[in-house]
Amino acid sequence: MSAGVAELLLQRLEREPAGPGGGLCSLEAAAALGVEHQAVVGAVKSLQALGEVIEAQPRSTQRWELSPEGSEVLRDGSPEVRLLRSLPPGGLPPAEASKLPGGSVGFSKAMANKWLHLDKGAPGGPRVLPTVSAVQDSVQENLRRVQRGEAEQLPERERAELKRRKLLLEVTLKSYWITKGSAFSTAVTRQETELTPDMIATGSWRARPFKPYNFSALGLPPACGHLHPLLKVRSQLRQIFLEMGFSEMPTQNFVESSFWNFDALFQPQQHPARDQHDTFFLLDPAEAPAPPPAYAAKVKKVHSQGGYGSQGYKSEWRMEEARRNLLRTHTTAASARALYRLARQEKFCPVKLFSIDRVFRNESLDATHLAEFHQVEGLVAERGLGLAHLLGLLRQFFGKLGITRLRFKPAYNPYTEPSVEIFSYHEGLGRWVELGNSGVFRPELLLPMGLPENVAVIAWGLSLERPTMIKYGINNIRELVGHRVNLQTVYDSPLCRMDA
Ligand code: FB9
Repeated sequence: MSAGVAELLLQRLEREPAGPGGGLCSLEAAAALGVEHQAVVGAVKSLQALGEVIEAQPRSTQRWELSPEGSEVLRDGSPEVRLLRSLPPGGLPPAEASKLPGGSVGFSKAMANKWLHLDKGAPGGPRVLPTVSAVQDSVQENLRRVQRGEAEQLPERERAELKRRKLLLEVTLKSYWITKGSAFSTAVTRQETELTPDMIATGSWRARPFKPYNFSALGLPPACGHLHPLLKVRSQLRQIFLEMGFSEMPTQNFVESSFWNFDALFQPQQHPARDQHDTFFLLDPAEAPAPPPAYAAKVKKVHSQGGYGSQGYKSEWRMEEARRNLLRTHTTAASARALYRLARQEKFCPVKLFSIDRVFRNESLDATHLAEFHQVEGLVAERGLGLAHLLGLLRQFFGKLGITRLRFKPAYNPYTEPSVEIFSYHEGLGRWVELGNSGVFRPELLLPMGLPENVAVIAWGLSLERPTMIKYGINNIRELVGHRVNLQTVYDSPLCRMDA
């Protein structure tokens, strides 16, 4: 316990009349005792632990303080006065005048105060000349009064002007109003907080009062790492996929070939999404290794001539275009690679796969979109699957996110047919929210890989950022990712409960 301060506090309190009127403000007591306010707060906490020795009511005290800029003006004078006093009687060209002590702020204020005027017809060009010879530095004088504790006596208009110029700060101080308790006494015995070997050896502990254990005291927060909210949500979604029997696909290549990102997914080489304004193409290395030749030949054929019951796009298909390196625009590229590996197996075996990783799109940025995001994707490959299985799977997946009120809307994707957009009514936001997209992969995608004809693949995708922003109440994605993120917000972010 800050024993000295506690005893001094009790002695000052003893001189105060009993009852609510008689008491001490902890801020004034700290000033009177010549100690830091925190020392008085520590003594208050120690005395409160002894029982009803004192009463301490928390309260807020507003106080005016000079800002660092205000202290500078108090020391050196206001910028406008410093500039006027530095301006030679013959004046200066405007560009030079605004570089005098006091700078552009001083120049603007001095002009506004009509302490200067601009002589546009001066020989040799416009010159700034003093209009007055001497002025009172009222700003500096007002700051002197604040320093003397007379802020409240300043006219409101003067105080507002100092605040507007960020020379004066209104500070809220937490303090205590301290009064005598029902068991008030100045003879307070210091309580021991540690049982030492010497006390035990000599038996002196028997005569000493000990501070009771405070079992409700919070332990010190351990210095540890912190998971970013995105990674908290990723962990929750990964858990949901795993408990649904899904296995995670490898997705560690951000750089992908156009072949796997577009052609293998039956996305035509003339599709606008393959344009520079949507996709980040690499300059070096610009070209990816050649895809498996036999498979590439089938892809080329199904694009240019059709096949498997499809008429194809009847457009030219060039390997050069397919071998352009890019930053993958979706993790469906990883799904294509996984399905190709599945098709290469001796015997078809049904699978449930998922991925959660970064994708890149050359899109216009706004409060909710950056040029990259994390895509979440799931797929099931099994004989005889169809739209009904997909819708049931979506209900199960989003149900585990606590989302039960779903609506499905027909949509279009080059690689799925049918395709379905997923919506949910969000009670908190009071509106329908788009949850993602889904569909049944087309035969033009599956059959060139060599998958058996009756094998179907249903798949769906969403982002990681959108649910995270909604869950954590973040409106601007730059508060979630990027150089402007407040790390304290990350440290303080609560555990993620997707179904809560
Ligand atoms: O995540 C999205 N919305 C969402 C998801 C969950 C959620 O949970 C809240 C806690 C309650 C809330 C919202 N969206 C998908 C929808 C929109 O945000 C959309 O504006 C942005 N979309 C991204 C792509 O935008 C260019 C989100 C991203 C997205 C969209 C589609 C897919 C993947 C990501 C897909 C797919 C797909 C389709 C068929 C087969 C395989 C994959």
